[in-house]
Amino acid sequence: MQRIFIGDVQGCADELDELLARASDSFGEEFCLWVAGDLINRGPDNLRPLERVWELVSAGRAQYVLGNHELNLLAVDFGLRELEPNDSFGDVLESSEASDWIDWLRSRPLVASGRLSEQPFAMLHASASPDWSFEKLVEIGEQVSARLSGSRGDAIEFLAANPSTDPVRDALGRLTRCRSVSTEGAWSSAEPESPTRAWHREWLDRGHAYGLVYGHWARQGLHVAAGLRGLDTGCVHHGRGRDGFLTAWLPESNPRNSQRRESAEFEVPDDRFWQIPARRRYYDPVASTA
Ligand SMILES: [Mn+2]
Repeated sequence: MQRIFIGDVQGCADELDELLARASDSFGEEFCLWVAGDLINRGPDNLRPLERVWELVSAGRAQYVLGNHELNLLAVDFGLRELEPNDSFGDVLESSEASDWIDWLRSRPLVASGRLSEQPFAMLHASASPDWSFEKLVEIGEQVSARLSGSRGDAIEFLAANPSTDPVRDALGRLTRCRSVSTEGAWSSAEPESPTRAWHREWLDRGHAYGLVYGHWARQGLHVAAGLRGLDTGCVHHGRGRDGFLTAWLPESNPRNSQRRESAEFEVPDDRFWQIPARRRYYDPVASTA
């Protein structure tokens, strides 16, 4: 089964459908979609992407990890956050099946893992702590999911918890929002500015043997480095300094580079991407960092 990893869709339903049509043309039903989070918000249609991915997950043909925008949706539903002018997920909250979507979303994982050839890898939305081994990352993902997927009351309490006194709540933030880290181990959703560094530079310095697929960082763009594939190419942000695309990574597709070793899916260079151009500019951010 061909694995197709995709970056942030953010309600760009037409582009997701175009990608899924291309996947069906190429592989029939023999593909599994790996969604790196932020399937919703900012874009024009959030229900259709949710329905598409729900169908595939239900058929055992998709993995879907939560991003900060799914958590924002939960926070609004939980009464922890107001619906903001830039939020477009009112269509989900106002649908007749809103409570089903909320319960389904909070039962999605934060970390999905597997092996590509022989190498372990994980998919998450934003970042892993540079210190986390593969086993630690998987364990922390399970701890976060246990708190979010229990009773609704427990999930509300968890999202409302103070990250400075609740390490699992802090890990949820790091998994879904982090872009930069300090040498003292603190993290921030802000872009790196000396002396802070991009989380993945610090992570790379540790020489981990596992690979990571992530999204979340549209302004950075496609990130191809040994061990890392960052797939958020700002489909919804089209026109924000560069063209927007929905990017897919197909590590098991036929490589043009015939020198590629079977056991080195995360090596560079890499040309195993599909890019679906955004049909238009969907989102004109007003002093937004999302
Ligand atoms: Mn994000």
